[in-house]
Amino acid sequence: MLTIYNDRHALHQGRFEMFRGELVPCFEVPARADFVLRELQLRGLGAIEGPQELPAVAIARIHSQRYLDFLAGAWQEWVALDPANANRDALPSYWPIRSFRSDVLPASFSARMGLFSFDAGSPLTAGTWAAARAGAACAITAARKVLQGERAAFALTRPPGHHAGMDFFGGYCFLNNAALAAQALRDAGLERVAVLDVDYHHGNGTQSIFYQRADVFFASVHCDPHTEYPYFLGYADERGAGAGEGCNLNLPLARGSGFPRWRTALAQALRAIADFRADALVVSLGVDTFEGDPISGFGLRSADYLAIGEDIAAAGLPTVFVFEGGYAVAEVGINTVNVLEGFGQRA
Ligand code: OKP
Ligand code: ZN
Repeated sequence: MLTIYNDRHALHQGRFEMFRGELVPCFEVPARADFVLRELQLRGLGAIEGPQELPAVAIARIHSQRYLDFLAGAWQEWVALDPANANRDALPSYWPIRSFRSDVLPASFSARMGLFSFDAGSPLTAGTWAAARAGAACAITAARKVLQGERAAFALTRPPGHHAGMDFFGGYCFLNNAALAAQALRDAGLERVAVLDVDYHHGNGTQSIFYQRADVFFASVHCDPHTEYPYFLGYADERGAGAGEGCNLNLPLARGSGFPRWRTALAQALRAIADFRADALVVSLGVDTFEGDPISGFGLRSADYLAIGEDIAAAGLPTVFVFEGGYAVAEVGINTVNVLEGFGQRA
């Protein structure tokens, strides 16, 4: 499997995230991608290349210009507030929820941090914009490689992307890499694209981006949002709206679910994708479904990820894998590369 690797990922290195009233060390650390890279090299799974140069407009196919302008200048604004901020990450504290206005763009940086985010767990750092932009380029490059005839390609990047919406960050995500890959496939002329999100958390950003569209099907297997982040989206009754009615499938599972139940849901998602008659598939590949994951609650074992790869390959579609979550750092490489290797065995 061809890998498109973001060698700028470590420029995004958050220190702390807000958790239960305390600032705790970030779970989403650079070592995650390092372990995946090392495992790919160890197993000799295929070529590893850098991303192609991207025109700025490529990211604007999914994200709003005012959000991108904000992200591009956010670190400079943060440091301008107080030079000591150069040694502190930026976290939001104020959000314009129901009854507030979201059409005004306040002059205050703190206000705009809240306008463009939905949690206090996603620190914005000096290198966030550079890392996220290079990651977006990886996802789009992986899509182009598949368009050029690769059976599959893997975008190995962080920060992850599936919680990021058209104009907001959150859940460690800033740019929605999977959505950018799907859009790149559409822009190249494929008529129907499916996004399969297997991360433990619901991909609220990806769902929102495509919710009203009939050309991109979104299917997700994740922990029930009644009890798990992101809490306010990812329920089974969200089936799409307008032209996109019927093009969204959420399969929430109870915390504690093991592989047999999870695999049955995957089969259901893949059947729906087949019924949609997708021309290509984008997989939001999170491996935080692992039993040893420190922030998650499913019970998948390392060998299960080989079977997941095989099941996905059996769909028979040109496939772009995009790296998302997985926080059991020592096992994240094994589990992720197991999916890719299982895919290759069946493809
Ligand atoms: C990102 B991805 C743990 C609380 C959870 C947000 C989780 C974001 C997951 N401190 N906070 O989907 O893996
Ligand atoms: Zn996750």
